[in-house]
Amino acid sequence: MTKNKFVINWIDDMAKMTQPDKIVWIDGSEEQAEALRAEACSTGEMIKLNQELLPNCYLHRTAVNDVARVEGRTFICTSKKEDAGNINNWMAPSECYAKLTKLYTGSMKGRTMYVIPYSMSIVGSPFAKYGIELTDSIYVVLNMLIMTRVGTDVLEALGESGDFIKGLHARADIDEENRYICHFPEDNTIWSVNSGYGGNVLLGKKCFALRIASYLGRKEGWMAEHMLILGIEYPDGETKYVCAAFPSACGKTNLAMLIPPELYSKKGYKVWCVGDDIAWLRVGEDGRLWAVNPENGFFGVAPGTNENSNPNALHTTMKDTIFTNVVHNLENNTVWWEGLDKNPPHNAIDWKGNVWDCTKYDKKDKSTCGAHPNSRFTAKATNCPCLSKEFNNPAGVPISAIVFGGRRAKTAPLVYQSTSWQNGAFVGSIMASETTAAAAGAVGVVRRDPMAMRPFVGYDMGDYWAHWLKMGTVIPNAPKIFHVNWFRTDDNGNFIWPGFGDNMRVLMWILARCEGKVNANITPIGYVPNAEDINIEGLDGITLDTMKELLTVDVDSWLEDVQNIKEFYAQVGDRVPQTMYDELAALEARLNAAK
Ligand code: OXD
Ligand code: MN
Repeated sequence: MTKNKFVINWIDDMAKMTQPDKIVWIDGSEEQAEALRAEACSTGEMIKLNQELLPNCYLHRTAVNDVARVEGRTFICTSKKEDAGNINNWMAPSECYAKLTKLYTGSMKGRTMYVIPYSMSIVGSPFAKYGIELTDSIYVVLNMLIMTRVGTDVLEALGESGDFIKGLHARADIDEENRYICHFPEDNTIWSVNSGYGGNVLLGKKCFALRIASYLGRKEGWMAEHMLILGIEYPDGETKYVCAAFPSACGKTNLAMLIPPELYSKKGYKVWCVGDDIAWLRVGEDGRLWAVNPENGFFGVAPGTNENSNPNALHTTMKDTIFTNVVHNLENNTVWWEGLDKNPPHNAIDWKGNVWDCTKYDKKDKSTCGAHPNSRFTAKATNCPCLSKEFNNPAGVPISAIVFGGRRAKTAPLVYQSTSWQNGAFVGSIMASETTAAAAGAVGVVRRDPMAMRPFVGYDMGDYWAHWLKMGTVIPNAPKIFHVNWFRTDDNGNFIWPGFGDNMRVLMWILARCEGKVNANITPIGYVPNAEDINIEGLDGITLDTMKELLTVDVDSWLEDVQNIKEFYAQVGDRVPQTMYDELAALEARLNAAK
């Protein structure tokens, strides 16, 4: 497939260590993919679903101990510990290579090693970066075929160069005690072992497109961010683009594919999805920030996806999709998950592979769920009804606004605008949210998640903030930076804001601000809308007073938050830029003055 010495020598070394029975190169062809699907079905690795209702769709179940990313077992292996920083787990590269070599040695005996040449972003484009993933899992191959651009053209574009990300994945024994997801940014290398769960093994995604890419971005002057990208088309045909960063499972995929409320759709507004999870951003010749989605598919959370919450995602999954850890509906050989509809199947198998009795389902007891809360669909971007026509534009799209967000029951208002790029970077650095099921560990605990990148920065968090600040000085026409919180609750714990498609009302205010078309109130935290400037026409139960409540800045809870931020900054450590401390001190002073 290639004469590239770097590629050949590296594969030789990895094969000597893992000792597969055979090596198969993935060429990106449909014939090869089809043969692999058939093989996976013959061994039980995948189940072919009803081809009339769900053409080319399959179901896979992971091991029960292997259902989410494992931050505790994810390492950044830089030669100096301080370069990985305090927020990441660190291991010395030599120690990590030695430890994992033991686990990899002979792990592919009796198995096949698949060689997947893939590109993040469009092959040959200025944004493109290439990777090769070696894996002994057909499931990984089939997912990578959906999530990235795979094929011989990648090898052609790579030519004789050694500039590619070397990814090695072995399932080994799926032993959680020996599960490691390790990144060697100085060597362009990722080693993953003892997992079969997407976020740990689809190495193009979090491992490459965020952790390694963020490291490369800092070195090369661009940004890799945990952001969706969407376009809002105005009735006159002009489209404005927004990037938004939210911690895992805060509704990024839903926002990326939102359906405009009637108020806007009847006037001719449309929303287009460019990406739902990752954005790579570069400064364009025109001085604006341009973004691409480096992925080629969606690895979305299934539970909660339905005709109301996200019809576009649901339709995207109707063909060519791999479902992982959802319910197998034996009534018609399809799939089901909590929140899909109100008709759970009575003859069904749960995500663990056991007979599932839907009558025993109790919302409060996760163990009665048929689908795992972090069950997923892997679906092709090109099957998405609202995919932007710019999705395959190698130049990307120009970004007007960057939106940060999180789940905050009380502190953050529905929306506010930072006062500058620098202040916006600070707003990103103090983001916080409640944990969800996408990562293993406690659910429902508030944690600080700067730029939604806490688990994904491939180097020291303080240096990452410094990179944000530096980027602000080289983007002459930088996007404006905002913060949103769709999750504010009333005293009974109920969400006040309807969310979903109605979030467009907030995005319209954001874009109006970018164009200088609407005034706002300056508060200690930044610019907050006048309640009447967010359009609530046709919204049930939301009055001007509700809007005022949603937009209040509670000084006391912010002052409490400031203390928590100070602790977090101390935890991030020595490399927090002084500018961030200055911003924090200024925020505290403004809050105190407003008391
Ligand atoms: C994801 C995540 O996108 O965990 O899977 O952020
Ligand atoms: Mn994500």
